[in-house]
This record gives sequence, structure tokens and C-alpha cells, in this order.
Amino acid sequence: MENPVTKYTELENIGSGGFGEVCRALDNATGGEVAIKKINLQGLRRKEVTVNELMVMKMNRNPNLVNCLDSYLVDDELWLVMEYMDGGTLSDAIDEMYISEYEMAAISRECLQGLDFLHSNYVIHRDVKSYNILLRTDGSVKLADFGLSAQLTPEQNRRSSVVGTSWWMAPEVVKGQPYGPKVDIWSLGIVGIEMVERQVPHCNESPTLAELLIATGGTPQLQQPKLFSALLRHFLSCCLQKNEERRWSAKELLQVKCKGAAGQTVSEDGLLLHWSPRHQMSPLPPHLHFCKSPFLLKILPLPLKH
Ligand code: 3AM
Repeated sequence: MENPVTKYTELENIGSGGFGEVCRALDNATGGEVAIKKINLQGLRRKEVTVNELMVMKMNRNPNLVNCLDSYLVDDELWLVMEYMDGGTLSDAIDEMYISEYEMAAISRECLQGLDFLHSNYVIHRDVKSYNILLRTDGSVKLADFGLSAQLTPEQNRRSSVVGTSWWMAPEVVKGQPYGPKVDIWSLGIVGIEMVERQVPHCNESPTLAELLIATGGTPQLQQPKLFSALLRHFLSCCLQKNEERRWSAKELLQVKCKGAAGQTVSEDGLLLHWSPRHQMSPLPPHLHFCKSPFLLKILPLPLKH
């Protein structure tokens, strides 16, 4: 019933897309920053996707998901008022700075916590990619954009529609086979390759060819695996198992005691906390070394959008 136009002061447009636009705004009552996604509701498909996004955001609150604070219908637009993530997307971070293995482990762990929460609530995100992982300069990492997510039930726990962004899609998705929550783990493995190599496999191919290569190819490999620690390689191989049954779940990746590929025993804190910061990708242009400090949670000390 409130009027969002008087409740918030819009500061700047921070992005736009087929859906409409996202702006940064101030909540006049609290003085806090928010992001407002204004979604144009014209067109039936957009309405379904939007309602989906709103429902999933409202029903699934977690520190590793971008939370919806409010929603309004303003003329032909749905306004989603969300937590403002001042560090931009992980994709921006990959383009603009060097991410050490240590930071990569922390980012992956935060994403896995968000995915574990979604999967425990029978939700598949279905569009995990670096553009949909948002960062805040206090070190928070959150999954965003739930427009393509699917709500499962204990009885009906598989889907088969080919949905997502081609380069991050799991083999069972591109093949149109029934699939479950582990498609998000594959996509997170591709994000892992992105963080390490600064590009996804088949990045120069068209979406159709990329999907064909995912369906017919083997497990995606690092171009220079020896530059990285055994634990990082092991983590990627756990995520990028073509056979869904052999692919690890979010819970397993976070909790299960395991042995690293090179025989290191990993304690019960889990695999992710134990990547060694000593093994870092070194051949990078000097200007990218400015934020190399390997602190675990304060991962992004510098504003990214300059
Ligand atoms: O266009 P770019 O990639 O710069 O990061 C999101 C994207 O930025 C940003 O809006 C653009 C279109 O999606 N965005 C989305 N949700 C956001 C949020 N909650 C957000 N930025 C900050 N906080």
C-alpha cells in the first residue's frame, strides 16, 4: 500500500537488461542503500518469470542469497527492493582483479552455502554463473537472479526443460534429460574454471555449439593444471563429474571428510577451507596484483566499479 516513489530516493541506474533496469536507492526511513529491480511486466512469459523470482526470493531467506526486502506494483512494473551489493558481480571481479586460490575457495564456499540452503528447500537455481554471483565490499558473497529457478517437491524432484545459460549448463541439461539440483554444482565448477582461467570453456563458441560440445565432450579441463594446487583440482573434479550420481552435492562439498587427489587428508572443516594460499596463479599482468592479499572473508577490499 505504500508508495515506493516517496519511500526511496533513487540515486543512480546500475544496470539494465531485457527485464527493465536496476537502480541504487536510499531507504528514506533508515538511510540504508537498496537495489531496486524494476521489471516491465508486459508479456506473459515475463510475468511468469517475475512471479517465480519474487516467490523464490521471499520464501528463501539466507545470508548467501540476495534477499528481497519489499516488492511493489507500480503501473506496468514490478519493483523488487533488494539488499544492495556494492561490490558488483563476480564476473566484474574476474575481469578486473586477480583472485587467488584462497579467495576462490572462500567465494566457492559462500556459494555452496547458498546452494545447500536452496537445495535443502527443493529449489534448483538453474542459472549459476559469475554474472549471478554478487559481492559486497564487507566480504559477503550472494547468489542472485532467481528468475529461472525451479521449485521441486519431495515427490517430484526432477526437471527436464533445457534452461540456463549455455556455457554453464550441465551435460544432462543440454541433453534434455531429467535432472536435479546437482546441475547447479556443475555450473559452480564452471565458475571455478572462470575464476582460475578468467574465461569459461567454449567461450568463443556460439550457445548452440557450446551446448553440443558440453553434451559430447569429456570433463572440462584446466589449460595448465600444474599451476594449481591438488585440492583445487580435486574440488573442480568433484563438481564437474559428467555422471550426475558421481558429482558431489553442496552438502558433501561443504562437510564430508575427504582425501585430496594428491593424498592430503582434509579435516572435518571440509575441503574448501584447506586450499593452500601458497599455490597461486602467478603469470598475471602487474596491475592485477593490487588486491592479492589472501584474507579469507574480507575478500574484496576495493570498490570494483571504476
Ligand atoms: O550490468 P552489471 O553487470 O554491471 O550486478 C547487476 C548488474 O550489473 C546489478 O544490476 C545489473 C543488472 O542485473 N544488480 C542486480 N541486483 C543487484 C543488487 N542487489 C545489483 N547490484 C547491486 N545489488
